[in-house]
Amino acid sequence: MTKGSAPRDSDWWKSAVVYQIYPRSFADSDGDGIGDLRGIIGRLDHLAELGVDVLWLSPIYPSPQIDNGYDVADYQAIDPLFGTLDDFDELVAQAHARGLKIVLDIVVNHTSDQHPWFLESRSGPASPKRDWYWWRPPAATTGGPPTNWGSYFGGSAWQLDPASGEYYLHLFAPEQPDLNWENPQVRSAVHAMMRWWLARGVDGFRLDVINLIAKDPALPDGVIDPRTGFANGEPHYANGPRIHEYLAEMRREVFQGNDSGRILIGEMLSVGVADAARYTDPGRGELDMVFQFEHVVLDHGSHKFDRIPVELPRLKASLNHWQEHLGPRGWNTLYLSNHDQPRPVSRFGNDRAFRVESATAIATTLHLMRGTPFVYQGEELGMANPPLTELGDLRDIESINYARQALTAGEDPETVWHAIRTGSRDNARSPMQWDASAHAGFTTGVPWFPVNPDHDRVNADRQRRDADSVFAHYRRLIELRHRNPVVVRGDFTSLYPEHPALFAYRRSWGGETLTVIANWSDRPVPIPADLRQRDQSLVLANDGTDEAAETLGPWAVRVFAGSIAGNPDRV
Ligand code: TEU
Repeated sequence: MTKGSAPRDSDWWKSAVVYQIYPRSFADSDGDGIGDLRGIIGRLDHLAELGVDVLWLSPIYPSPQIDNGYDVADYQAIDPLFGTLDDFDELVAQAHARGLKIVLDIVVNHTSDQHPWFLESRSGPASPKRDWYWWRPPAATTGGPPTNWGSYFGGSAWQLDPASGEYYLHLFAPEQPDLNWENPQVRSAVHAMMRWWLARGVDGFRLDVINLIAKDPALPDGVIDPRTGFANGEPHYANGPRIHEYLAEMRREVFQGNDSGRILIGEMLSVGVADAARYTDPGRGELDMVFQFEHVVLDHGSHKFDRIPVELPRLKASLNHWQEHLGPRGWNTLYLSNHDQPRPVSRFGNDRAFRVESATAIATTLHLMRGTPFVYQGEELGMANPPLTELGDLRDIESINYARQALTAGEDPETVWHAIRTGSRDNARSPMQWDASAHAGFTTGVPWFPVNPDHDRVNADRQRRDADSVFAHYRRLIELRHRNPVVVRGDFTSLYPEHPALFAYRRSWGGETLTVIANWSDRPVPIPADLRQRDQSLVLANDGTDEAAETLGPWAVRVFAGSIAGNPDRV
């Protein structure tokens, strides 16, 4: 075992692993086909056994569910779909009793159009809350929307309110109007709400699209994309003029100097590594870590559903770049998977011939980098994308809007369905596979989204009893982070960055090294001679225990521990 000190309490999250729960698809306790809080409580032992430290819950607040809860109608209550505040309190208590922290998803770039703040704001230009949202008259030049921006879910980012003749801004669905953070009352209402959750016992927050809150109030037009007829307005609202001020103020006002054991995680579209280094510099008092998108948009061509192949060296170049350039003070999130992304084993691995091998190789490659790993529910089982073949299979607003629009426009159905199968957010949202029974143990009723038919083979029940399962491998991986400070603190050096099949790197700290060598391909690959040092010991592998093996089988991964002292010419 490697020598070294445990991370300090003030940055406990560097040695932690976060598990994301998408409550609607996790576990249903009451048979209505939708997951709920009591379902989560009933499955906490699975999470404790896995060994994760923090649970992040996607939104559980009252919501019209236009965007599965990312349209919040009341920030300080629980949607009856998911349970009650009493259930929530019990969940927090039961999680804490198992040493699991709870992080809530805070969606404050926008509210639901059913939130009382928006209902009040919409009542007319004289409303005291009119300025809480972005209302503007029609453009003088066109009489149409005030800017040419498109929304992320298709169409204009502006919606006309016939009663007042003004438009309001919605970067996502029309039912998700954007809050105006220029207004100090908006900011203090959000801070008060977050303090209320802290007082209820939560340990931190994941902040949805938080770098979009500081719009340039001039709202300038963008450059029109001829394909959609709308502009990408991001240059005028992502990482906007007052973003650092808002984030520092939020941390100050919400944590009030008591950061201990707490965490703020920001989700950020269009964020570069230099921006992220600033957002996560502890000296600036903003965020502890950010989700960036660079590596998960490499397979987007001109837009998200224009799917292009990604050669391994490109993926490595992106991940390595973040590893190498976030600086000594910045901190990464490590993720390939969440409720918006296709399943990694289907996207990057081989979910047919090498499901277990590729799920474990990919996880190992990701987890042993510098940063905090995030496991999205079912990833620890190697869950694959569900079959999506017709409009009726889709549930997600973004996918439905895209597929309808593309098919109506006469695009080739095969291309459209390929795009859905490889890019849709619905890929992540099929129910958690607990066992081999009718609805995978997710519900006794009719699931809101059909379970993947492969649940007879791929399920938690089976994997918990199998030492060679994806689940067992995740347990070993998480345990390795917990006990080995090189994983937490080590420098990162990429190895063979141009190699078409090997993903390899070395971490080093305090004279100790960890070398990760993974075969990200369906064919055997020889291990380069310089990576086969005899004085290293194998600490983790998904292909047996033969330390002297000279070849990596398809999707095999090996992690070696060594010391720089034993190899003075190596760093
Ligand atoms: O997502 C941010 C976001 O814009 C993308 O991930 C988006 O889901 C889409 O893939 C763009 O093509 C966050 C939430 O994670 C997502 O579920 C919400 O729909 C979105 O914000 C709005 O709240």
